[in-house]
Amino acid sequence: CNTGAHHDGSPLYVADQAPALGERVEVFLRTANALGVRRAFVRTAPDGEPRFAEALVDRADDSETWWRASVEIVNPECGYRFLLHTAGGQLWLTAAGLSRVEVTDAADFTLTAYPPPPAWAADAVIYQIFPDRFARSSRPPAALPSWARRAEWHDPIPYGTPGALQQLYGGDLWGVAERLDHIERLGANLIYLTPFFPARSNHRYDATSFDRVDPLLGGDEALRALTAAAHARGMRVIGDITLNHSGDGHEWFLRGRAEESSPERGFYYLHGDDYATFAGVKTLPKFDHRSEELRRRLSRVVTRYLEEFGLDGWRVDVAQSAGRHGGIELNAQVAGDARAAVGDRLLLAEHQFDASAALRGDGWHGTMSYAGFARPVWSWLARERSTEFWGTPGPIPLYGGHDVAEVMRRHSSRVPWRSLTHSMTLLDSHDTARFRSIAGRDHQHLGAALLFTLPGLPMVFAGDEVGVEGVHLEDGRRPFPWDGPQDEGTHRIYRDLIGLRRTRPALRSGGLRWLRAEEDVLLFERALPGETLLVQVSRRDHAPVLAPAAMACLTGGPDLRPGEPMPADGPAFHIWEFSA
Ligand code: ARE
Repeated sequence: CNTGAHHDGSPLYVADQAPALGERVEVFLRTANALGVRRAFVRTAPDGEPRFAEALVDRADDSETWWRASVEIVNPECGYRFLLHTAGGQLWLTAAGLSRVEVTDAADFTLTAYPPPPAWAADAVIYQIFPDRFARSSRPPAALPSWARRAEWHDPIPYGTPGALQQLYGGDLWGVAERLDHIERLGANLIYLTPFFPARSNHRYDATSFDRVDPLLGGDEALRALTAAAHARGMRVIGDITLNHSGDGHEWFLRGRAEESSPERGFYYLHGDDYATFAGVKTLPKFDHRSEELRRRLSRVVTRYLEEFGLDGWRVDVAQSAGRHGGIELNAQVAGDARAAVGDRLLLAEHQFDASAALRGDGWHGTMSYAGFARPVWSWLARERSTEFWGTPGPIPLYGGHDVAEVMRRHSSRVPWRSLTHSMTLLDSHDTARFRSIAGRDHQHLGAALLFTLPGLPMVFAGDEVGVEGVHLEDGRRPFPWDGPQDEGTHRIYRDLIGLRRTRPALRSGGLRWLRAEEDVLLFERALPGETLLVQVSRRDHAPVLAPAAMACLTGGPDLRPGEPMPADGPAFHIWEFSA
């Protein structure tokens, strides 16, 4: 690993986490003395012309030197990088690491003066709930609509069979409110509900209206009661909104098709009897965001549920593809509209690809993506590799630990630190097989260790914490096993890891330095001023690494003195704190 020099956007290296335009922000750089750095410069390009300002030595000891410089926030987004003069020649340092040869600006560090996400968000541990499958309440169920079929809680998921998406297990929002104890005990503090609008399927991404909460879920009253009950416990709730499409039963779609002169006519890409859809799915007609009236109405929906229902933000479905003819500009427009409509609440965008372009500007606070975390972790820890999760032909590729660090670094280097720390990280979701079924029990725990110790907003898909399985997207949506079987050991590990994350700020907002990334072991540092933690995750036995300093083990393993070998037996994880 490239530990010769390091900088990132965390408080150890950037003095002001929410700078204002016109401000000068102090930035710090640390270099290993072995690298032989003679002079260091920070490079900015405020008006398009590169400017180099020399960094001063702030402090030094036997092994490393800390340098100090400042960056003026001339634009709402300011890129910068470092140039190091060493005995061996010049080196560039960007978020992609050290390079002897010139690198593009895409990986420059970024300071942003756009309004920050809500302050509580950085401390979030997210619990994802698919409302039909989490909990039935003690209230009598609402009458079943004609499209639906009732399933018993223990019935297997009939995936792949016709009507599978119309089978209702009958979970509701009152049921969620009745189970807040479970979520609180786990340590999660932000509930993410997949859609709650009325629809004609159990997943509800095919909304028939945005005007009310599905009566099958308890209606408006249940959502209001849920957010109030969550708030009373210091927890928050975000919803899931499809700004990309509606259902084919949506009132706007029906009116648009029926009435040529209606405003809704322009809300969709209608061509005669045909229309554009999400991924070729006929029940999901795609919005045409070139319609200003559509954008206004969607913004009103976004705002209304925050103001009238107490929601704390939104996850936006399929946020990568708002533009069809409008492309990237229209995407940015949709992001900007949504950002304006959420005000000071949280806004996360579902994104499947490199989201770096989408995260520029005053739009999404972060993403829900599989690219920078889930996929590399699956590729390192999967046992069952023949899943459909990837959407690519063939089995899940097999990675070594170095590949994992490389993929994570590539993705993280292209987005501002603030976006990185406000993007969901996840091992699985309602759109994937369960990680447990792919990785097995031991490896699930290793994945959880990475989930709760790497940067990002960790998300648990309800049921993961008690070992729920599922070999495919729909199979993964099994109802929560309230009456067992539940894996108590897995539950304890999740609780302990979440507890550590919530009590150690360095795990939430500390800088990230990769120290080792080998075939079977990952070792990294998370650090804040006054708190440094070391995380080691081993897939298999490997050559031991020596402790760099005195360290107290926080996860029931050995305390270590400098130079002592760290345990090298896998599968296992350990988290240490540096003792002063
Ligand atoms: C249903 C069935 C599927 C079937 C599909 C095809 O469940 O088994 O393959 O129909 O017709 C919602 C429902 C789904 C439903 C879908 C269509 O929840 O159950 O699928 O509607 O009716 C891609 C997209 C991403 C999308 C996922 C599912 O890029 O935006 O696929 N995620 C959101 C929501 C979904 C929701 C929709 C979009 C539509 O989170 O729940 O689906 O509103 C790899 C692939 C990606 C894939 C990703 C995640 O990375 O490369 O293409 O994302 O995995 O699975």
